[in-house]
Formats: sequence, structure tokens, C-alpha cells
Amino acid sequence: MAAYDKYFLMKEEDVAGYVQARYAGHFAPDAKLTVKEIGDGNLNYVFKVVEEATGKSMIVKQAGEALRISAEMHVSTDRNRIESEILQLQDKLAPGTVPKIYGYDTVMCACAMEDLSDHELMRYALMKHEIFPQFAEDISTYMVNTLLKTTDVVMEHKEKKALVKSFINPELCEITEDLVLMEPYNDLKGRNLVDDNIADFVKKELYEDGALKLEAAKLKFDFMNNAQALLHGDLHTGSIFVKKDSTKVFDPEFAFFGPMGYDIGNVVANLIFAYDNGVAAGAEEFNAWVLDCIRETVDLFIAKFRKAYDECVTEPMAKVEGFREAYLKSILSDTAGYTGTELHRRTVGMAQVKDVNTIADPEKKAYAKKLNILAGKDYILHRDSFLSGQDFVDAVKRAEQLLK
Ligand code: SR1
Ligand code: MG
Repeated sequence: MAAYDKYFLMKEEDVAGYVQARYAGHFAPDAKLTVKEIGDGNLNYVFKVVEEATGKSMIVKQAGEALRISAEMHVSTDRNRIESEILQLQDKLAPGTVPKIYGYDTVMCACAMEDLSDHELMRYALMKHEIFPQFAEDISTYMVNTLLKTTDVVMEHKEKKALVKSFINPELCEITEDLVLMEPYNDLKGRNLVDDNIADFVKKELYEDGALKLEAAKLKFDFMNNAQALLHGDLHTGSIFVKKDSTKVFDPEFAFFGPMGYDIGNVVANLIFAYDNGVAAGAEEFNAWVLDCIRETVDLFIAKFRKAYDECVTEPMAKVEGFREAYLKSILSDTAGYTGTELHRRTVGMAQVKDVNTIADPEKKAYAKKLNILAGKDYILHRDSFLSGQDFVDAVKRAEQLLK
């Protein structure tokens, strides 16, 4: 049996031996374990391990040296440690909102965690136009607790700086800096994916708009320099599991200290991708719910943020009259800006979303992509004027008017 004392990329047949060696006691010693690789993301390998006799299960997630999306792309396997550590921290900050980590292994670059197979991947559920009335409540609680509580306005400054250091994540951040905050505006690496029927539109609206590029550049350097809060870093609907009464956020391997609007904006943009899909399918009830959900998510974030701020902030300068609202306004501005960059990068960049790309009718797909581009520009260019959930919904409506 392998000793698992030297890194190698596991296959299904390696994983039963691995969990029995590394997590002795989780399953019976002589248990018959079935292992299936169920990874669906762009980076890692995810194995579901089930004990046949009892149905007891666990997930083992291993970072490969090369990425699944592209064998040419190599990213530090330290991302698995970062993911494990942030999930353990977030379980304390926002109990019950993330999977339980059973352990992690810096040799095999693998962690073991709670199996959430009773939940569904949110992106796929939304693509079936399922409605989740609890989602805005849950995700706003998760965001306020994980974000506000890791800022300097709440956390003791030296403790926060030590955390900033342990969550330095340069290679994963570089992916975002390139894929999200540069390439949508210049295709500098020649790897954007643009459908022929929107190529002229993309050229005019994204590649040739100097004012947009200037604002995107500001957002890029804010992302790189504003170590405001410990972000999930990739908070799209493929990083969220849902049930009608439960929401679990996973896959935070892009975690680092950055502007909290990046996480919130990712949630908003990915709800818009679900809306795109619903519009193409004529799913009216679903579409109305998605817009309500965007409005509620932002409004609940604002309300819970204000409450938590008043309850948790201890730093004297953060208590200065007017500072809470100025800080919140900057977060909402960032949220709008990064809603825009996420809309753009998933529409023209190398890592797109199934919600939009599975729209079968080419004209409806082109409409969805144009909507994302125009709404994204509105969010970025006018980001200081986004102050409420309704403001976030109105930008979608304005883009729809422009396409009439
Ligand atoms: C090269 S990785 C592409 C994308 O997949 C991840 O989920 C992140 O969103 C990243 O930008
Ligand atoms: Mg991911």
C-alpha cells in the first residue's frame, strides 16, 4: 500500500487506501468503500467516498499541479491548505454555512470534508429554474459574518495582519487579475472565447471603450491592494450548494484579503447569469424571483452589515460619526464594479458559465451576452451610484431597454 508520504495525483483506485491510512476510524477498518471522482470545476479532483454497508461518506479533494481547464496552466497546490484553513475559520465566523473539514494533508495537497450530496449545486438547480426563497437570507448572513468580521474595523489589527500573511495567495490571485480584471478588456493573451455573432459588439463595447478600461484598471488595482477582508475569492453559483432550507458555500481556494465587494459582486453577477437562462427559456416566475433575490441579497447585506457593525466594531476610529456609512458606500461601489467585471469575464473570457452557454438558440444566447456586457458596463461606470438592492436590479432593466 502507498505510504502517501510523497505527493502524487490520486486516481479513484488510490483513494480508499488513502482515507483508511490518513483518516483511520472514519470508516470501519474492513469497510468496502466505493470511490467516484465527481469534480466539476476547472482546477481540482474531487472524490466521493461511500462505505457500502452504512452509506457513511466523505469528500476528498486534491489539488493537481496542472489545472483541469488547461494542462498548460500550473498553480501552486498550496491552494488546498488555504481552502482547508479558511473553511475552518469560516465555520467559526458563520457556523453551519460551510462544509466541515475533517483534516488536510500538505503532502498529498488533499483535504477531507463533509459530503453535502443531499444538497444540489446551485448553478445546476438554477438552470432548472428552481427557486430558493431562503438563499438571500443565508448568503447575506454568510457574507456579513465572513467578511465584516475579518476586517480591521472588527478584528484586532495584529491578528488580522497575521491572517493576511497566511492567506497570501499570489498564483490564484494572478488568475483573477488576468482572467477577470484584464483580459475581458484587451484579450491580451488571445484566449478569450467570443461568439462570431457578437464579435463586433465585443470589440466596440469592451476592447475599444477607453473610459471602461480606465475604470476596470482602477478595479484591478483595488483588488490587488485593498486587503479589506478575507474573501472567498470565487463566490459564484458553482461554489454554492443549496437545498430549499439550506445554503452551503464551498471551494474557497481563491481566498485572500481583498475588497469585500468582490465576493458580493460575484453573487450578484452569477444570479444575473441564472436570469439570462430564465429569460431565454421564458421562465417568468423564476425570472421575477431572481431579480427579487438580487434585490434582497443586497438589501439584507446592507441591513445585517449595519447591525453587525454597531455590535462588533471596537476600533475607535471606526466609530467616528459617519464612518460606517462611508465604509458601506465604498463596499457597495466595489460590489457594483466587480458585478460588472464578473459579468464581462464570464461572457468573453476563457472560463465561461453553463447558464449562458447552454442557451441553444444562437440569437437568444447573443442577447444574453449583450445584456451581460451592457449591464456590466453600467455597474462599472456608475458604480458610485449603487446604494440599494433596487439599484442593482435597475441596471439589468436598463440594459434590457437598450437592447429593445
Ligand atoms: C483557470 S481557472 C478559471 C476559473 O475557474 C475558477 O473557478 C475561477 O473562477 C477561475 O477564474
Ligand atoms: Mg472553484
